[in-house]
Amino acid sequence: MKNYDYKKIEQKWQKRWEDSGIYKISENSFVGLGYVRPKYYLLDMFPYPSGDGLHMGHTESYTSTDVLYRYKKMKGFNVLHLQGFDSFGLPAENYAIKTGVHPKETTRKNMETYIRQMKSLGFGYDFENKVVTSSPEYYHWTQWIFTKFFEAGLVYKKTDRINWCDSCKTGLANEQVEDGRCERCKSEVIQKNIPGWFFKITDFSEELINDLKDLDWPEHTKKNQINWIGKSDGAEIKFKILSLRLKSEISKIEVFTTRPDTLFGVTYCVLAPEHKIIEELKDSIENWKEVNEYLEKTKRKSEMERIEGKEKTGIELKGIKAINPANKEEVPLFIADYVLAHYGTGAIMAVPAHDERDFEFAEKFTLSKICVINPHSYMGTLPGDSLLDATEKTKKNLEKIQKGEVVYVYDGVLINSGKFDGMSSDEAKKAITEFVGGKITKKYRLRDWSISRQRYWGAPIPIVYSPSGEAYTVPKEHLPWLLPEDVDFIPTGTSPLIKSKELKERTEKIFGKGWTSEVDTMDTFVCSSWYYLRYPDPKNEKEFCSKEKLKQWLPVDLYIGGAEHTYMHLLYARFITKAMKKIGLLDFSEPFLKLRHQGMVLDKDGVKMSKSKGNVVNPDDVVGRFGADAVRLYIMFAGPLEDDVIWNENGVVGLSRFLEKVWKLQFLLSIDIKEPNDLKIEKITHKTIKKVGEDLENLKFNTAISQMMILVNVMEKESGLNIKNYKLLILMLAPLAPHITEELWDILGNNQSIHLSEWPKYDESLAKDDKINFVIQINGKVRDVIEVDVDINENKARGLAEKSENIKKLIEGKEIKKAIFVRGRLLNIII
Ligand code: ANZ
Repeated sequence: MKNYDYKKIEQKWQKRWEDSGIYKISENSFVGLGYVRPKYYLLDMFPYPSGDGLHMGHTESYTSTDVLYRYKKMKGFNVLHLQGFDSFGLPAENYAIKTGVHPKETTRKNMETYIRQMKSLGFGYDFENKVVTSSPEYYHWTQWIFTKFFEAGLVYKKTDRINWCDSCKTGLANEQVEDGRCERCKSEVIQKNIPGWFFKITDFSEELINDLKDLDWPEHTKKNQINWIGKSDGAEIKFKILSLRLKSEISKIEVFTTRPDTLFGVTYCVLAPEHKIIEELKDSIENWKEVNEYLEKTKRKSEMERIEGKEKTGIELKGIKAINPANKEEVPLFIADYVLAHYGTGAIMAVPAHDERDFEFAEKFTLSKICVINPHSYMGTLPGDSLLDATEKTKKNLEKIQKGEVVYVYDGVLINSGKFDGMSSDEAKKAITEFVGGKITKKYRLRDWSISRQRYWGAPIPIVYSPSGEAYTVPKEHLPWLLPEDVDFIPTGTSPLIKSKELKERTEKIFGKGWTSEVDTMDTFVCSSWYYLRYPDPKNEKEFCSKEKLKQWLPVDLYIGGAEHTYMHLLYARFITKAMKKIGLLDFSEPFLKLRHQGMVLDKDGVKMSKSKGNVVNPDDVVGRFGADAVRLYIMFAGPLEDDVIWNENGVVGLSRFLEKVWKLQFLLSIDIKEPNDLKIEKITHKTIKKVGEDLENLKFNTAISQMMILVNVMEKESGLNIKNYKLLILMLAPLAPHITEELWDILGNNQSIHLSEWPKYDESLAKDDKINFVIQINGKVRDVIEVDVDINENKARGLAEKSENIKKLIEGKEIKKAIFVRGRLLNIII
């Protein structure tokens, strides 16, 4: 074949790989190939099989892991790299509602498309061992894990206000609400009181924060998780409640504050509208009618509206007061919806001089403000001031703060605080808490994970209820607790499973008359939070994964996927791992040791690809027009993995040309194999092996490719290209462009697949840089650094030093007493 016919080559090898099963994982590959090879567990975020097929984001991240998979294998690692499908979920169900096609059918068809596309890109997955979350063989174990959590008290049922999407007709976890909207359909989320099951993720808040420090994850991802968990150090302080009519204490409230040092600045207290004590205080509240109206009004608001509401709202509880435990002063008590029931204690002490929300509220309700914190190392600026204004403003600002005209939210030195005056905020936090008998404590924003979904296409929650309503887990022998098929898909707000005759009969047949099955399904994030534990043992019918295989493969060495999963999937997976460890199912507590995110693929104008903009590039189309190898190379060459990639067809053409050059080099080979190689080719080949290896280790695919381009240019120009060096080039290119390299390898007379070859080794002396950075000192001080030949001698070094502008001006007219030359490093001129 004279010309590079990518179509023919790619089809030929994809078929041969399939027929010979070179990517099949065998028992052998799970336990080591007869001799001990280090393991490497490489994981992709598995796709949701949507009707749109594979998108370019998948193409990018799966190409990167396919390159690493091939590279690590060549390096002698025993690599586990499988693929699966996160195949439960709403879109398939919504499609079923529209068309009547069963989600099972849609999902099967979509998966077929994905697999065909992944094969067409040359990805070396063993699809016979794929993991499909909607298959009974898989959700058997999702349910089994649920039952284990139930036994250990890690899952519980409660009726609570939860996020509700009225368009999807289902409850949502906090993590699935974005800016007050459903992350799937973008409709506004409301609050609804319904019973549901919760995972006790909050038991692990502290660990989930602390263990991040040992992980090789992007810093911003760690930070996002920490912020999401939202730890606050503070104190709980009790305030007595006084009835003005009875002139006696009638109750107590407990507030949570991060600033007990501001206790002397409290001018009112606030209860969340849902606070239980309100019912108890009802008889002493003189304006109950208005209060009740306010309570009704807030019920209709979403949490987001409450936090971000433009104007603070609230109502004073007339006839009662709260007593500040520090100075025994009576302060008004309000109900206001900027205080949330689920955080802290659902009650706050308000310090308008030092808290912005309280300041705003106090302005609106004309409440007093008492400044109790004096800025200690006061810079003179307040947020919004420029530093230049500092001096003039210092005095004015200080006055404003002290008068309570502006809010000062930082630490400082206490004033107006009795015997605590002069203390720093830090000292006072502890001292004041102790003084009033409060308790130092921590709070987290993280809520327990609501996992009940009132939808069809999910793993049934494996719970049955006795005739008296008590919940029991479905026993092991009845798992998987199958998703019934005789259901109507029209969402009504109650779970579709409720109408299944088959489920009803099955439950009564097994458990007895009057027994009922839970009808909610699990959040699909439960299914995707443990799939990486199944990959090492995807067909095991007795366990979710054998102990032996867990021990051999886990944790995951490298996980690559989108940054949008920061707090749902990645947090849930960490929680599941920790919870499973706690109950003895695992012996490690972090699932993913190293994590990297791929950037987004943008269109040629730098705009995010989306269906609505009509700028989506379809992998089938570009693979058809340019070939899989060119597409793979382009997407890896377009920039560092973590940066966004601009999809530009001209760029793909460039990479096709590069592959053509590689192809044509075979015709330039010296006939005589023994002919000595050109030294220039020899050196750059070894340098390239070194660089490409290092770059692939560091996921710098783009610079690995550019180094190979340099090598190919030299090979093209210099005469005397030896077959040995050409083979080295082909080997290095194999992980990135698996088809063309396989063909060339075959042409060069090799019988075994290039993808079963070893990664080439380089000769350190040849790979060494020809140029080095050479230091020039004057009297021991570094004055210049110049690039010189590695083997530069003293005379040459002195000559170059004297020509350097930096040095020339320093030694001009001076006598050089001597020069000390250190080979390969420096020249020190003594004057
Ligand atoms: C008095 C105070 C004075 C406060 C001050 C802050 C500054 P983070 O940091 O987010 O944990 N708070 C407590 N519970 C609340 C609830 N359920 N809803 C709304 N706000 C609540 O915030 C803790 C602070 O938020 C607490 O400390 C409390 O106000 C308020 F100069 O108490 B602070």
